[in-house]
Amino acid sequence: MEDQYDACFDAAVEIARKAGEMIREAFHKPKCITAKGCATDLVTETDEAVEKMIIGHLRERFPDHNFIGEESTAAGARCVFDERPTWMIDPVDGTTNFVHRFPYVAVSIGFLAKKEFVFGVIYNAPQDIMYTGRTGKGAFRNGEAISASGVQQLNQSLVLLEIGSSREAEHLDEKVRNYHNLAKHPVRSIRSLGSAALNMCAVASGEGEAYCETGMHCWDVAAGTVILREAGGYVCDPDGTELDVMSRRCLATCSENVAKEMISVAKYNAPLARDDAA
Ligand code: LIP
Repeated sequence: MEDQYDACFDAAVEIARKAGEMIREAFHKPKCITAKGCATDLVTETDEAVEKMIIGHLRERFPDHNFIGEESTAAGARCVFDERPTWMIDPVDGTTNFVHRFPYVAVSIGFLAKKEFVFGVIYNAPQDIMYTGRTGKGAFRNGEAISASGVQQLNQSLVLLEIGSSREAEHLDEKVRNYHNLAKHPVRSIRSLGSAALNMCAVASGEGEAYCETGMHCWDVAAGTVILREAGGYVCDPDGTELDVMSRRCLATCSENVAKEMISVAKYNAPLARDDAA
């Protein structure tokens, strides 16, 4: 059945592939690397060029839409999240991986309208894997339907965590403490892909059972939230309340039971500035 957002979804897939070509083209070449907020928060000329290409193309087609991009925000654009059709774009999710040629690098395009999730498109460029999810229409990897694993217990789970770019003591201590508590629980093991979007796609594909992080941004998790929910997964705040996509906090699991156990074992209370903070 025709959907009012078909054109937006088709444009997102098309532009994600074009962005992927730019990422692959630059992947093995020398890069101009700069640090944003801190020495471990990197950006390259490719991040900026890809975002400029994506937003330029989409804004031309959908001029009355709202665009939130990682690098536009870093350059000073205000992060405004309102009722308008809103694109949340990370041009290179896994920039550190891109710099080090670790092949988990994705363009992530999330789309919301009236503050509701509509679709997500995540393209792992080095591995040529396209993940898509549309609310009410399922989740796919290279066109094949995917589903989260049916695991119901944390001690039978592979958990994905990230150390993140902030190395401030309060954030670092909290992440290390939770890493320790989960390892001691014990979870089966812990992995880090270096990309929030691809961590969520791994859970959506049944390749891991839980991903939890604080400190990432709306553009990191918007697309993955749709894909994982459409794959039968569960996404909320790490304290169990409803996901607030602007809060920079996310818990993404294969099942609600695994989420409940994660919430009891891993605690995240360190303060964070919201993406939409004035
Ligand atoms: C990355 C996130 C990841 C986080 C990293 C970084 P980027 O996004 O996907 O979850 O741990 O610190 O923020 O900056 O590569 O687009």
